[in-house]
Amino acid sequence: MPDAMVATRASDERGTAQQVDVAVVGAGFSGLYLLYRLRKAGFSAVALDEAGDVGGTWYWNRYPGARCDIQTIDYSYTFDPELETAWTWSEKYAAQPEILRYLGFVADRYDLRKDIRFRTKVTEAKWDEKAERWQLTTDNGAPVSCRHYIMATGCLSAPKPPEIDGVKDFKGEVYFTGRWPHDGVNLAGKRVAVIGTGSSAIQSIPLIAEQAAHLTVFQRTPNFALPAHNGPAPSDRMSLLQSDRAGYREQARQSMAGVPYPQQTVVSWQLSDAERRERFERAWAAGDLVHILTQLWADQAVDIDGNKIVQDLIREKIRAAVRDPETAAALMPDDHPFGAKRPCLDTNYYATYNRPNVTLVNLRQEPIKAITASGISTNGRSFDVDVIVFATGFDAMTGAIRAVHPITGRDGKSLTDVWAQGPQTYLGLTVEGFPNFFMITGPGSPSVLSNMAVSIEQHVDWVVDRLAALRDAGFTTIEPTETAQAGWTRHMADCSMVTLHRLANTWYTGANVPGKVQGLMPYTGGVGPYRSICDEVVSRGMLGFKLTGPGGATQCNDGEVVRLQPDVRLVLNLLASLNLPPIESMGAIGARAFVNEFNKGRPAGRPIGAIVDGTLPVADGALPYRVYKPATPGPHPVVVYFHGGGWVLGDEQSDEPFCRDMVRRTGMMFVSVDYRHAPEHRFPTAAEDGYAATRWIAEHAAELGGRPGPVLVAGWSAGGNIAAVTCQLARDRGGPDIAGQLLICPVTDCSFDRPSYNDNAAGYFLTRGLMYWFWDLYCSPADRTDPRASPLRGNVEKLPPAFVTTCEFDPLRDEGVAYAEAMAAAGVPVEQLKAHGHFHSSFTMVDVVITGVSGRVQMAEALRRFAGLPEVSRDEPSPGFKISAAAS
Ligand code: N01
Repeated sequence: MPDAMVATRASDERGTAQQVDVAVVGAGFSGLYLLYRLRKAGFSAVALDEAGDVGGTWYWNRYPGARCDIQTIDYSYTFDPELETAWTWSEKYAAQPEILRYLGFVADRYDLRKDIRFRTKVTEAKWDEKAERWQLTTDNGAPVSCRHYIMATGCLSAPKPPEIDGVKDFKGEVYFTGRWPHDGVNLAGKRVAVIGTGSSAIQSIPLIAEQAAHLTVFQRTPNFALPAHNGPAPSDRMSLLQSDRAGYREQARQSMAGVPYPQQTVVSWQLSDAERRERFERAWAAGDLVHILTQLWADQAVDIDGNKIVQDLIREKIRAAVRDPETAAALMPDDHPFGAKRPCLDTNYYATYNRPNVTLVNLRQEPIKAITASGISTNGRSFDVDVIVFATGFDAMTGAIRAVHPITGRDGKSLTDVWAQGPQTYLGLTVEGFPNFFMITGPGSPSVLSNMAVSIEQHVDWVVDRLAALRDAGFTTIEPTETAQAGWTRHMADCSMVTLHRLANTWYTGANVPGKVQGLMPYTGGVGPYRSICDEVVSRGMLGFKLTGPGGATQCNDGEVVRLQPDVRLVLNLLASLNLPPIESMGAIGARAFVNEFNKGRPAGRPIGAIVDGTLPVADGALPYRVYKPATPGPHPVVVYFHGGGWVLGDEQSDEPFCRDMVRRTGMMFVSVDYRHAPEHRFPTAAEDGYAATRWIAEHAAELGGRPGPVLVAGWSAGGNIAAVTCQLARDRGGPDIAGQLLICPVTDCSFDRPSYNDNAAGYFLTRGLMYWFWDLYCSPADRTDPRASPLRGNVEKLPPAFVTTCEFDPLRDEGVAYAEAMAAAGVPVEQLKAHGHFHSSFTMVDVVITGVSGRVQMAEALRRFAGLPEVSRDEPSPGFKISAAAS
């Protein structure tokens, strides 16, 4: 019998299980939409919820001032256009009672309550291998037997215990913001303590202060808050929505945070102080978290310097709002980047500290010792109070899934054990070893870093569509593979290097719960990219899932859905969407014009000390060069740099963002040389120019402002080839002295038969076809084995120490590795960076491929070592250059 035909009614008797296709835990935003979609797809379903009614987080969080912090027009269901017009929000940020009414309205409109068992907690869930069903026990009424089990439990549902000694001794009233009494609390005339200064506290403190005789706030970590400016929905956002509702919603689905705002491209250092302030004041006045988190400048969320500018501007606002300087100083966050910890939206929060009945206790100076019968004592003082409000947060993301009830999957494995070292998931939706088990907004999905309404709809649609497809194909189980899950874990780690979230101790990382394993739990790659990955899993035949059915039917298309670095994936998708003709079809002149045009659109690179142009003589001509100098006083060691472009394209300026970046990181002077190009000047011109230029620059280092003595050489791609060849020629022709070589994705050999040429033949910008074309223009087949064209074929002994970078998705990968290995085997000190998930251009796309930063940090460190300069502490950037642990 098809599952959909199994009776859905709950049995009256405790012993007889209620049989359904799908059981859902939770009747909040996710659970309600799941019931709606499951029913439409022909599945029988039941939702179980401990609460007495629908609402989820909005059922429990009834503390004074509770309201959403995403504008309500965005924090709504969008699946039914008629629902959208049937409900009108009264405010820009609706308060908890209104949101709860909305969810009740939705439940009534689609008659969802009939499939919800309220005041019912699942006490245990076990996978029954034989029946291929989940068997659930509950604390109220019949057990449940279901084919699929879906956690719609929310991310912030399990309040965190207070972790402070003596709570039980307190004789007064105790409340938790996350479990606020439904009939309210009368605080009038009482002495109230609030512990915590997260979003819940920051929303409730101003209202509690208005009622209480005295309010004492116990703050451990100050948080960034900005004024909500609540009121009617802003007319600009409303008119955007009303003029094209479908377009507005679609833009939200494709955006990074689930709210339709454009992607910022201007970086902070391209703006003047006045322009930055103007943007900031506009964001402050907008009273919108997503606006201030995404619309100031492109580097604010990914770069510690770009972020610090925002932090300083907000601290200025706090200073201006709070009269007592000591209180103002205590309220200023200084231990985390803005946005790395969830910032708050407030109404009168900072001004509340100007009231005579409000005291701030800075727990960083006087930690809480204990809670006593009469109040709270710190290291220095005792505070007698009548009421303690714990606004101390949640065991987030995993708490409601892991801690609430035992979940036992295949072979008796418990989810608690499987996640002992942190949550492991595939797409944040499924877990290996737990067939037919799904999570809505689980760890590993964008969830709390997005507009939850948008993420919930995407998850529910994806899950229900998959269940329907599974049923239609005659399969009964679905489970992710180990490979897919491990790949997702790695992709999560790659994504976490892009943003600054990893630099703060927060509930995003589990740091707020003592003993919890720490790691960034939400997916930081963005809502739109995440959606496209989920869709890709489907279009690639349920990649990474094993499906089984009756009679041993099995389908398993194993693999990892994302192997590229997240930003590399975005860049390559963007390039693919441009449908560019192959570069080799443009001819050399056309290709040069194309590259020049292309380069105009990229971030130009950050300010450095000075840029000086010149020309240097070679035997039969002169070569332009450009000197990039650090801001620090010289003389600096000199790096002779050769740009990429297949010996055909580029000039002394074409890798400018890279040169500027490396000058800042190394504190060294880069001289970029415009060697002559093919086809006008074929082999060996470029190689000989490289050598001659190095010799001249070494001889004229002092005149150029550099440090006399050995130089270093560096180059990318064909420039890496020239740098490698230069080292061999310098050794064989009596100088100049070269202290080290940095080869980034170098061409080292004319052979095209290494695996990387085939694995990465197309799709990663530098194609096999393009490399053939470069070689043909540069060098006749007869000359290609000359070591000045293929340095791998030359003598690699007694070369300067080398740092060789290769990228996983690059046709040149294996010849770069082969060159590094050959030098190492010949006794040359060699360090290698094999950059996983990167492509040929990753490291030169400065401020575009953010995940290239850590590689450039390593390259800079190597150059400094080669030059005999002292190591730079990654935590304490020295003047003139920065090697920051963050994405600076
Ligand atoms: O919890 P929190 P929350 N002793 O974890 C402090 C969402 N939300 O309920 O930072 C002393 O943010 C703790 O200090 P520290 C929103 O996503 C949304 O406020 O760990 N202090 C912190 O100050 C939000 O981020 C809205 O040093 C202790 C506070 O308690 C998330 O829910 C409204 C302590 C906890 O802050 C959680 O917010 C409300 C101890 N033992 C919430 N333990 C909207 O606007 C903890 N603290 C939609």
